[in-house]
Amino acid sequence: MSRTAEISRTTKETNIKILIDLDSREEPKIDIELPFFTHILYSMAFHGGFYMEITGRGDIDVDPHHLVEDIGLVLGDVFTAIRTADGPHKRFGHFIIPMDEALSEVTIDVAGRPYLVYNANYPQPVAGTFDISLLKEFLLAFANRGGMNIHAVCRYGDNSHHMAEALFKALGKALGQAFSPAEGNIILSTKGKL
Ligand SMILES: [Mn+2]
Repeated sequence: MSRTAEISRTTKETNIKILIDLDSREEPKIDIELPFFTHILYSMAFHGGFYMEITGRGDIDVDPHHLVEDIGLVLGDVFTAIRTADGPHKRFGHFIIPMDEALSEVTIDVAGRPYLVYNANYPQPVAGTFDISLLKEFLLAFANRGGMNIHAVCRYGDNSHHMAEALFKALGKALGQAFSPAEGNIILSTKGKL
């Protein structure tokens, strides 16, 4: 039973280290030189109720695309490590979070079958200086490597910052719920195996 994992990954484009501890409420530490992405990843872990430490550097002068996508890959790998080592989880998670005029929701199944449905129409293309379209690259990489089915929907909003921040809070809450121990410690699949 392990509810903590740490993975490092270095390529010619990025250098990333991520640690998750589902049982620690220590303040998240995000060091990635992308202020808005830092802001929403911090919110994700804080509201998810787990400790997350990310150190990431990459060729952001070319485009933050590589760094954002690779953080998704490594974070997915970390959750897969926990998912496969830890005891039975609740498996499903669902949260809807408001932020001012915006409402965003995430529904997940962490059973090892990757899929992403992402439905968001952001009114502004950037939040701060962050290209908001990169969130899809993050979510896709995270779903694929984390073995998660993620349905992420920004229902409505007038402000891209609010919509994305509410979405990442919902993702954190849904992860916290899905990775909490299953009642009766049983594997929640009618097949008896995930
Ligand atoms: Mn904010």
